[in-house]
Amino acid sequence: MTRPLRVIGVPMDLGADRRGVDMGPSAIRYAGLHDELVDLEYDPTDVGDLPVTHPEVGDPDAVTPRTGNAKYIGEVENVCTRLADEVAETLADGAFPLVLGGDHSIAIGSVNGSARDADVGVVWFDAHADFNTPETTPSGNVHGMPVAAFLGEGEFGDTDWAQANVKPENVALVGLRSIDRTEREELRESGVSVFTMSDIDERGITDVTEEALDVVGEGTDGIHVSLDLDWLDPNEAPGVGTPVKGGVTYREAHAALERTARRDVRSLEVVEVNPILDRSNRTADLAVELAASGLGKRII
Ligand code: 6HN
Ligand code: MN
Ligand code: MN
Ligand code: MN
Repeated sequence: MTRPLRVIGVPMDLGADRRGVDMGPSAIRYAGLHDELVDLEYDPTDVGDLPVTHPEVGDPDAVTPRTGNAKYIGEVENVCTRLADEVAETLADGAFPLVLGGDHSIAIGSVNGSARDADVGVVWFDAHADFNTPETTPSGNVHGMPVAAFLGEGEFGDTDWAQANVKPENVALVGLRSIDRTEREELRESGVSVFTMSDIDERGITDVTEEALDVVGEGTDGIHVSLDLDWLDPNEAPGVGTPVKGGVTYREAHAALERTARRDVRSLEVVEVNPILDRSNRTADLAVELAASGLGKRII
């Protein structure tokens, strides 16, 4: 029996400093996503890419370069609102949503869609905490803010598009190694579970991943998995905009996603693949492999 799945591309790069991550969805498709999904006995439908404005095209004022301290927040809101509808509709139709980024700001949309009609936990594989707000951000880049956004922290609490039906107690961030100073203070008080690279060094990837999955699965109807490719070591995944040394290895990444697939995964996104900075589409290849592991692929 094949399982229906929808691939939703979101060529967003307005949330990041570096252009190129908008080509992520194409690069991931080119790396053989469709065949891999068919092999896993999914019945994939690719709905194409959601429209995202380019800063070079049309009226520059329409994309609001900066509102307060969050660059292009108006366009991020437009795209995330559409993405949330797309993800919620996919789930309502009984299909599995697989979202391809694009920068990590799109997670505000994926999480809102996944959590629209259910209590959802979120596991976040990333080098970064993505817990800045327009008040704390050092860069103004919204891809450093999605976790704070869907939890309604700071200014995001005044909006109705960003905050989702997700409790901080059901959010776990795994593999962190780069957190800004004010971001760290806010994160400590948030109730979100944090597992750093040091935790992985000491306890090993399977132990840490299992505990993170317990946190996000406890009392929820399903899990949204957010995979930022910069979670991996830059030697494995060079094609990302904000690489940080000391990430997980190729095998650790697969082990974590394989454990994840044993749980009640409801939606999955792979983000921050930047083919311009890549070598021979290596990071996109990895994105496909890890998506497959997260969707249940085993060695035998
Ligand atoms: N990502 N903490 C930095 C910032 O600008 O807020 C980096 C964010 C990186 C976001 O890709 O995970
Ligand atoms: Mn991220
Ligand atoms: Mn990151
Ligand atoms: Mn909402």
